Amino acid sequence: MQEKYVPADVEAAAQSHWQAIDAYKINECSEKPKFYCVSMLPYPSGKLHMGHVRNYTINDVMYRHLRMRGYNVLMPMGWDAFGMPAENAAMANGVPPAQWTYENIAYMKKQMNAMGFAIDWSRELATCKPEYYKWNQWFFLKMLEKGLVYLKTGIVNWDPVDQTVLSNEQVIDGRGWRSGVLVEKREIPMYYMRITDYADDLLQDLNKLDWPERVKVMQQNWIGKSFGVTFGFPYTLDGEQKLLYVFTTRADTIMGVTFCVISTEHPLAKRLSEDKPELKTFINECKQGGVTEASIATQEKKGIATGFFVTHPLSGESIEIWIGNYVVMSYGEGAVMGVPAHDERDFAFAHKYNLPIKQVITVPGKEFSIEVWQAWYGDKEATLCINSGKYNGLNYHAAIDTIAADLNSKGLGKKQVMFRLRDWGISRQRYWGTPIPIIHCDACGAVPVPEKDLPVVLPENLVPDGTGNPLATSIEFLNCTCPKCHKPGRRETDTMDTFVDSSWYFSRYTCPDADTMVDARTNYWMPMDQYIGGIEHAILHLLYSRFWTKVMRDMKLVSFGEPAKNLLTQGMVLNETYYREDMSGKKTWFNPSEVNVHFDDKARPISASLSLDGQEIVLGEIEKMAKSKNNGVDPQSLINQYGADTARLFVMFAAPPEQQLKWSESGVDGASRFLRRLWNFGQSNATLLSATDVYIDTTNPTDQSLRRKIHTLLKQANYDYQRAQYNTVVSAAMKMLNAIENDHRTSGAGVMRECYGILLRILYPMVPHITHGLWTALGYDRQSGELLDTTWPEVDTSALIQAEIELILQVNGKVRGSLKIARDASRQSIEQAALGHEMTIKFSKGMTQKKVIIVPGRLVNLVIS
Ligand code: ANZ
Ligand code: ZN
Repeated sequence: MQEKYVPADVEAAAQSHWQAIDAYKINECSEKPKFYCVSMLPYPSGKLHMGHVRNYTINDVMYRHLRMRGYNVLMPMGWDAFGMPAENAAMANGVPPAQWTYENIAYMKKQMNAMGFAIDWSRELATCKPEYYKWNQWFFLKMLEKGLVYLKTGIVNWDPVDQTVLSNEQVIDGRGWRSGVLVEKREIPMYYMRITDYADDLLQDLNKLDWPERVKVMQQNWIGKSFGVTFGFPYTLDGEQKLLYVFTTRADTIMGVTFCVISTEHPLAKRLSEDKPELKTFINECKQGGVTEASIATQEKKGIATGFFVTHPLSGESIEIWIGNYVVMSYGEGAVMGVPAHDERDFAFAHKYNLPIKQVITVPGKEFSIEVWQAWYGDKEATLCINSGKYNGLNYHAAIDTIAADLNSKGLGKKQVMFRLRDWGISRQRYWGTPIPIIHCDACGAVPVPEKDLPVVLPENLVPDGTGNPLATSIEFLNCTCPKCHKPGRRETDTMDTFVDSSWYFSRYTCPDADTMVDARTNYWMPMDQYIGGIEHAILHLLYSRFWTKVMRDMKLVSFGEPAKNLLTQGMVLNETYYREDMSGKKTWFNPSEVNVHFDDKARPISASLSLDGQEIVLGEIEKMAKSKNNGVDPQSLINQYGADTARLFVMFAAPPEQQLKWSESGVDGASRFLRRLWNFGQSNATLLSATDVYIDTTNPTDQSLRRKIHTLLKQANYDYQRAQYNTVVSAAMKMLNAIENDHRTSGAGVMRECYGILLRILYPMVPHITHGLWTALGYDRQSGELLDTTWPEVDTSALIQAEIELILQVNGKVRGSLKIARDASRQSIEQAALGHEMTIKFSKGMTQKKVIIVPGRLVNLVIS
């Protein structure tokens, strides 16, 4: 055994051992219960960042703990390898995205291995490989067959200079990120997946999931189920009788309508603008805003009166139509009834354009005032209709029922359930993605690629230059024959949204070599027992995965309807930020590694200077590690300086998995010092610790006391492992080492060996290399096998019991002292000890004893007089 702890040596030895025995290759042939734990697969951006390290360490700790607990555990890994950054890097460096991606994968894989993660690499997948995306294509065609995929026009951002479609992130302040020109909106045909068919299913099944409550709430809000009424305002145009439909959740306020607002994209807006150029101008102006619902919600409310009127369906009043930017075409009917007294947005609109505000609901005992109007909207259970003719006095529910019935009897409307969720547009006008398996033929139209011709392989040698999709000019890719009429055809050049790739990869891990999409092994491993990833994926990725899984279930490909039973969303990794600001207010951010920080006597940072020039720089806020703030710590430098075990121990100790973790150099130092102590203790007591033929003397008080401490801590650690509260496991381990160090001179070899062996196993999931090294060097493996598969230490409950207890001593009911006595002492010996106690002697002088009362485990009371 090496005298000094040299992490690089210890880690290399452990890793090459695990590699030699193919330690993490797992299959389905097992009597053991299965446990499938998966981390969200990384984008191969170049190198691991601390967020990855944290995510995979949590996963690894869970893996190693449960494997020792007797589970058949699988932890796979893969690469979310398609997507825009590869195209941007390709443009910047002139290399094909494929090359850049594969190089990154190779480097990051090496880093993961250096961290010692228990990954079964035989199941590795990269979503940009044809053997994977073939099944995206196959499933797309199956969904097309079932009507779950359809073609519809969608709006995209069009850069007129670069002649390319831009993603929302590529539009900055309404302009193309490269060209800087104003972006236009274009309508193009796109493929959609009918996730809305599953809206209710997706909502209901949230109840079955053991997921963080806030993730469930986010999903619920995204699905957005609303109960309301859809009805029409009659009007006549071009000699025809028509209805302007609106959706409202507050039909009880229908008598308070003072205007209607339609979306700029509403067909009626288009029709009316034909007669009025100012409407057309307004609509065009609005086109320059964002297309997302979020951007619509935040922009300033604007509108224009059309001078066109519809009829109120119940009062018969004339109501003017406005065109407004706050009404989205994709929700409800793309039109709203304006009730400014009781709706926030309508109020702002009416206020701005001086439209009448008419109160139609009240809460008894409360005055209506424009300033507090929101109260009327919020507390709907307490409202009653007023100024509403025959509906006066009705409460919210009664009013909606009656009004819906009246509209219904006129044939103008009915109650309706509305979802906010929209179908999933999966077409992307990008190169680096799964090709959509469609062939365009002049005679036959859009023809699906026959199953036998899959995959449609994406050429890996193209280099995008920022002017449109390179597939569109690749003759080799484009040219093909129409599967129907065998005349020349042209391939679809759109590729799939990368959320498609990540919607089912966890199922493919279970059968990476299958010549079907999934097979029986999928039903063995899936659903995931634990899914781990960032909160940023709480909505889209998880929702699409859940949808995809349900479609797979309905196609009888799998027997489960939810991908993950348990979800852990790990907290962010934060660090200090440092910057300098120039005259124009532009900030330059410096990496913590280039900075010297000066602390006050309470170790609080007070100032900082740049190492390079010694000059002051500004201490910024503590923020999420990010490129934009240049405050990341490179895990590689940590591995090089301290070793992987220190990095792992630090991230596990610094915070519970779900909470934010603040980077701290001194925390890393502390973790490193602790591991050195662990090593030194094992090393300097090697002879004592490796003696295997020693008897544990359970009557020796020092031994008893150490065992009691260690088993009490073990009990706590086991509980914390169970609830994945790993930071407190580390504190328990630290306390264990303290106790062992304190008692080692007076304890027997047997107890020392037992206690140190418990400590190694408790620490092993977090710091597998050093514990593996010590376990083997001290010969624990000869007795109990590899640390990898040895049994988890169980609490010896008899060790928890204290040998001696303390009883309160009373004389005539007054507390006079206490009595230390063996836990199992007889009544007689308790009496004797009580009578012989100095306080008894002092307080019973000259009196005679009448009675001895013993409350077991608590007190002795001597009655004397
Ligand atoms: C009148 C009204 C009065 C409304 C009132 C609310 C409060 P949720 O709950 O999200 O379903 N709305 C309907 N379609 C819209 C669209 N395409 N764009 C923007 N807003 C639209 O929201 C339903 C409410 O959102 C509807 O109820 C409608 O305003 C508005 F005191 O109608 B309400
Ligand atoms: Zn054809």
